[in-house]
Amino acid sequence: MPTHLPEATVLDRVGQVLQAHGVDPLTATALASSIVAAERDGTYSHGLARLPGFLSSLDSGWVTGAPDMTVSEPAPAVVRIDADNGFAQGALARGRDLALRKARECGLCAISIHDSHHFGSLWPDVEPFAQDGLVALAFVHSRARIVAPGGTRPVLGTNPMAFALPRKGHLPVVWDQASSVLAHGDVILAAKKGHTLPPGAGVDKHGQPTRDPQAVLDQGALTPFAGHKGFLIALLVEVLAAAMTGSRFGFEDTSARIPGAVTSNAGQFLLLIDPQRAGADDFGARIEQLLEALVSAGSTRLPGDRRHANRARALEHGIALDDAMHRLLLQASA
Ligand code: NDP
Ligand code: PYC
Repeated sequence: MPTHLPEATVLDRVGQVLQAHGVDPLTATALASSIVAAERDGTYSHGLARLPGFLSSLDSGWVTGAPDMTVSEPAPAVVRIDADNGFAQGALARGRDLALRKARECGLCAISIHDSHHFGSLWPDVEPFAQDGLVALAFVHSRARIVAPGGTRPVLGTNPMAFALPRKGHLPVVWDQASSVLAHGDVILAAKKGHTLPPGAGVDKHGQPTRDPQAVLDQGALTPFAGHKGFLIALLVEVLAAAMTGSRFGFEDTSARIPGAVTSNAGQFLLLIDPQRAGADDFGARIEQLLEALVSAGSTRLPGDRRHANRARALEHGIALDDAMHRLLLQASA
């Protein structure tokens, strides 16, 4: 039987576990908030299941728990954060307020995070900006894991991107998706649960299509969503998150050679837009018209609806922890 704990307790305990593994308090809070938000909202591929991976990467020395991050302003509408090999969520926490102020002043602001590790869901990074009235986009790349159509080995990562749209009187509309048919995190979960993958999601180490998650994990690869179109999105993400931030490309990541290292040393790029400053005075009303048109044409749900329903349930009943996770979190608080 799972144990249900309130979100605040889980947050506190995850933060303690991270700090016990050498993460500085500001980063631990930001990272715990991302992991716990993903679990609370049912993004299970990037929730608490990822905590052991964060910890083993820290213990291997591959990621720096208490880095010396620096925030700079290379241009009026750019915030650059050198994450010094630390977690991207901690870097964003350090540059967030400055970027918000710049987006309001300039109409838009780019956030360029260099030399970081992400390993989580992207939506927790962008949703708060939309709650502050901004449109926000985020791009992260990871270790090479998808094969291009016609390609023989992976070069690009499962490269996710997220888009957050503010709404008056409603939670923001946020979508967040990998460039692959499935996120690598979902393949790990499928292997644990003994599930098969949907057709066309991955190939084994010989490049042969497979529905066996373990064959994908054992030197196989994933395929981009929608064929060449997903591959092109993965390319865009790799350019913005890696080249634009001066970080390593996914194929240059060396974590596979370090025992315990599972996060990727990579970059993150975000773009914030203030609709009013961009000249869209009636933006809020126009968005409502668009969403109403979708609903009246039969759309049964908006991106984020599933998460918001999970969130409401978790806030009422608590976050469900299996025995192993409950023990890990209890040890930390002890
Ligand atoms: P999904 O395919 O599960 O969902 C993608 C998006 O589609 C979600 O925003 C979802 O909203 C929305 N959606 C699903 N069904 C519908 C529908 N019928 N109508 C409208 N919208 C819909 O996500 P992925 O598996 O691709 O990614 C899972 C997570 O993995 C993401 O959080 C991503 O950031 C993370 N990831 C992280 C990586 C990293 O390097 N850090 C790499 C790759 C992935 P809803 O949430 O409401 O279901
Ligand atoms: O699920 O594809 C994934 C992933 C890669 C890095 C973090 N998550």
